[in-house]
Amino acid sequence: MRIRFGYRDLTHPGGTLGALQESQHLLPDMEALQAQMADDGYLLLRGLIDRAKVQRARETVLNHMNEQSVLSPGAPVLEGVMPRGGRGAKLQRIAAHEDVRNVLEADELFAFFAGYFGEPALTFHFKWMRAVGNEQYTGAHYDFVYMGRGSPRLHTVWIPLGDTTVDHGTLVVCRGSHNLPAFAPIRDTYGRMDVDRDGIDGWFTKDPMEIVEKFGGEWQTGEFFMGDVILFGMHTMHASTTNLTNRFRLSCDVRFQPASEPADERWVAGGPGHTVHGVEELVPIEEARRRWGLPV
Ligand SMILES: O=C(O)CCC(=O)C(=O)O
Repeated sequence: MRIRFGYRDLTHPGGTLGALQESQHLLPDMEALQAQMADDGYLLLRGLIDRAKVQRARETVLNHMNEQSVLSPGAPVLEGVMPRGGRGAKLQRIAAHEDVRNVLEADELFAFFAGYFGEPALTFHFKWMRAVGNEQYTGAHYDFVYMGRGSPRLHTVWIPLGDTTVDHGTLVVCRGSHNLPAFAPIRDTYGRMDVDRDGIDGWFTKDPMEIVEKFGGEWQTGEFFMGDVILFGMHTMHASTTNLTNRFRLSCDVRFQPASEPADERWVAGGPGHTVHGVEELVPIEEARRRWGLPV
């Protein structure tokens, strides 16, 4: 299959992107799952959420998009950062619909994280709903820069709201980016930033392949099916493949952490969200990378 990753046209499978490791067979052995997370920086749990619930959520989101007429050709689509107002706000509203919330705040997720954390979990109020259009993709980043003010055990859960082939825009994780010594210079600089405090661009690069060329690790992805989830921590570099199809890729990424730990105030109920996006004078990432002594 012909796919695109950032600027690069590739073939998959069998090309430069590796295959994701599946971990659902380890359930409910939380120690084994934690060990797998420590090794890989992510857990792919196929079929964790009831597929029929995800199908219902997908239909509700699509109906909503149709009603809002956001399916018009050429309409702007969501990228890495949720814009204020406009389409983002419209999709954010549908995240509160019962059919969708049954997936984004699924009992299966709370049950999983209660076991994984060894205590009840909380989830951020804000949901990053995405309808990613043709030629759109997400550049490589650590989530810490967007939501790192609270618990060190905060995890992202990426939930496809449709069966998603790699040419439709799948999540890609960089195995090794969370623990390889070669990534320490990135983790210790970019990986300590806060986009609202430091005024940097959120993405480390628009060309994710340069990361493995310069620092090592392996980008891994695969086809996703409704019901699958992939979880990762705040210092696992990730991105998405480009959507080369003419259909929106629907997904949502949500966050879970131990309920007893502090939460990033921007994303819990009543939080302001990002506070400085859209403000001029962002430091371009190339400039920031030069200042950090990282190759550009
Ligand atoms: O869905 C995407 O394109 C990006 C998702 C993402 O960056 C995340 O889950 O943190």
